[in-house]
Amino acid sequence: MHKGMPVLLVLLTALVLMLAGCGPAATPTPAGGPPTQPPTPKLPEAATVARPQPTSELIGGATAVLGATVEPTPTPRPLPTRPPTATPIPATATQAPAPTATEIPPTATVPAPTGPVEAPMVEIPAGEFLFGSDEQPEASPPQKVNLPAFYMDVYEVTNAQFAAFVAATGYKTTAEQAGEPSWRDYFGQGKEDHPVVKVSWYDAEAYCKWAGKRLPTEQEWEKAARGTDGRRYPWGNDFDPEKLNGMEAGYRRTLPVGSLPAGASPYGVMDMAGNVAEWTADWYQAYPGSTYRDQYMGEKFRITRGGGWFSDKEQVQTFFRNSTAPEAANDDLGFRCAR
Ligand SMILES: [Ca+2]
Repeated sequence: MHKGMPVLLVLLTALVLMLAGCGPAATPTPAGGPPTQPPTPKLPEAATVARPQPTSELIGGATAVLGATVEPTPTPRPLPTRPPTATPIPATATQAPAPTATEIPPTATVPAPTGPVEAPMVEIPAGEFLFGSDEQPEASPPQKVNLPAFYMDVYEVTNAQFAAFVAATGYKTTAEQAGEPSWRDYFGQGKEDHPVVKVSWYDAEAYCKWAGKRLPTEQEWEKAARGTDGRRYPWGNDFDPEKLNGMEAGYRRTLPVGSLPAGASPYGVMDMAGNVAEWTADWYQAYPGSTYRDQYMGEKFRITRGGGWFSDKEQVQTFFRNSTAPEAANDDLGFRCAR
């Protein structure tokens, strides 16, 4: 063997080894598996469109009725801008006292009277009107009655007004004296501008006297509600559950006085149908010329008029007579005063 062979072998071996070490290296797999796609930009969340919330019990009721015609299901994103369905009513809107029915926008609010001196009255002019109806035996026969001019409270007496009377006089109502639920239970619910309830005829008379007024007679009450054209409801002859707080409207509670101005009488007197029935000065007795009699007639029961939130469309008619024991105190019975 050539003496240089070992060196050559060593070199060859080294070459082979070197070639083996420099073979194609495996391509490293990127960590984390297949490459990630660029992130898809997230769509911005659609803005929530807040609907105007009712600001009072009245508005709430009215909105609920209106809301029934609005599609309540969620709208696919993005939400379209849609105009409000109800005209926002400023909380501080004011209204001139005793406007006529046709001048009152249907959504107007009426400020709550805060005291007797602030209770607006309207003059009911002297003259004839149609009193009574042959549709109710107790209210027959219908007849023309001529009354001198008088003034009528535009609104039912409120809790706030009655509270002012009690604060000034220390008066205790018939119900309070008997230890029964009283007007205070309702006043304590934030219902300052609701009609006072749980007041007896004696309580009503005492309030009106303190305020320099008196309870209206039955004839005065009917004229203020009915006007001179013999209408069936304060607003006209056709029943409309949206113009009063009666059974058909479904509120099942009192509303702030003057909440439904579309139901005003021809003289602008509010809530002469519904909300609360109202004490009058008169006993339940037969009308002149009437042959109708029943056992409750006489000086036993006082006439109430107009029906309340629990009364149906028959009982809220302008001529409809109801009567109650003078010491009774109900949660749908209040009053207003005349002068
Ligand atoms: Ca009423």
